[in-house]
Amino acid sequence: MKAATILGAALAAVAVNAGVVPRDTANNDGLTEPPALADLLEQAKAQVIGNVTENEAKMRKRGETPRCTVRNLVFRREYGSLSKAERLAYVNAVKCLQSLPPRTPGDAAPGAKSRFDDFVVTHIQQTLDIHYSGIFQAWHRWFVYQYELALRNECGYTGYQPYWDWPKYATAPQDSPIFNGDPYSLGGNGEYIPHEGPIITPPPGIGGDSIPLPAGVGGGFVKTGPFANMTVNLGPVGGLADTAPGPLGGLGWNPRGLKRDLGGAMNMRYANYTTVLRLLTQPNVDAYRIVSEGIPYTPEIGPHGGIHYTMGGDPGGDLFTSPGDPAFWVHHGQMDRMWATWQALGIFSNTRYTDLGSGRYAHRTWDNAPASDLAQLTDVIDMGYAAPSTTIGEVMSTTGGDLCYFYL
Ligand SMILES: *[C@@H]1O[C@H](CO)[C@@H](O)[C@H](O)[C@H]1NC(C)=O
Ligand SMILES: *[C@@H]1O[C@H](CO)[C@@H](O)[C@H](O)[C@H]1NC(C)=O
Ligand SMILES: *[C@@H]1O[C@H](CO)[C@@H](O)[C@H](O)[C@H]1NC(C)=O
Ligand SMILES: [Cu+2]
Repeated sequence: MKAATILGAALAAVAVNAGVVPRDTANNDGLTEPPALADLLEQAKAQVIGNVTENEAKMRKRGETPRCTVRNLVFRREYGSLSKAERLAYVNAVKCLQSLPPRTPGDAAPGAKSRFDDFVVTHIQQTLDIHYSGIFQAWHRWFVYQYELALRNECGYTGYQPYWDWPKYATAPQDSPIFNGDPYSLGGNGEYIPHEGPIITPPPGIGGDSIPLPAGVGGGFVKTGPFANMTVNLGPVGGLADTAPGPLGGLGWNPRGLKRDLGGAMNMRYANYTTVLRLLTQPNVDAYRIVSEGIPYTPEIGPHGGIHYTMGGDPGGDLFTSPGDPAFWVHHGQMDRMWATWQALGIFSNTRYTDLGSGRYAHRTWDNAPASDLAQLTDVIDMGYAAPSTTIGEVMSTTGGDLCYFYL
């Protein structure tokens, strides 16, 4: 009960009502870390460790052996907080994955040239089922976990998946340890090419005005850092202003250079500290997902879309092929960190590990169009040729089933 009381105080301090800007950020621009956020993150971690400890004690009393204990619980960390040696180990493991042969058969996706590409194929094939639908969060949790496992088991990486703490570098993500182009980064920004920002064009059935988004300060090929001149094999499927769609619906071979369009305008607008506090204080999963993912074909694209567009470029700016930019994985590391933290803060109603919601994104189809049933915990998360499949229910907790991790 002690932890609950402390958490209660922290939640009260940031005004838990949906849509209310937390008090201590109401008067700033969301670019300075608010103390209330640090409190929430600490409370979430304490909750998770407390649950694991309690669960272990209960199981031992029953003569059972718990899978996840405080001794094997691991912590994923912020990219910039890793030592240079740790960042380099991560980078080298990703390059290793890009050098291993694919498991995807050539006739399924001739563009898949590496183990790294296996993951891109799986995402391309399922894009229209796994976004704005009830499986989104769980699917991407398992996707990132399997990528982390491949780095560890197939490429000798001994660390864990790092994450991109969106607001931390919001004014200039291109200068962050993730993208500054030094040997420990995930490569630099694209070369600067004067250009307009991306434009969201509602499809004919939906209609509405086109929505211009802010441009980054890159736009061209990545020429610095470990992924300079990296070859992208798959995609794009669509939606890129200056790159035509690749063959076979994006599954054919379409070798080209990695492009990025990082910049602060998009990052500050869509993923600042105010955004993160607002996200973590949403009362239920339906509300959480609206804040996190925004609403398709409106200017409110949420931090999920906002950070995808902050990366921009090719394949980063193509929803389907985006896992083909190594930075996808630190973005979705943070997506998972946010969800796991929000789940752990739900102790007043312990349904956040079982409730998939009933709102517009809770169904089996993209934004419930065409209308479909609500997703269920027994629904299968299919990893295609990339990795083993599981079910939504198996991954609702990061300390249940096969999983045993949380975030520092
Ligand atoms: C990238 O390719 C260009 C030629 O296209 C070459 O001049 C440059 O040295 C390469 N950079 C790296 C870091 O490999
Ligand atoms: C911070 O993000 C929110 C959306 O989450 C946005 O409404 C606000 O304008 C952003 N602040 C800045 C300075 O862009
Ligand atoms: C607590 O841990 C158990 C098993 O490790 C897990 O199944 C459950 O979902 C966890 N609950 C919370 C609230 O973290
Ligand atoms: Cu995705």
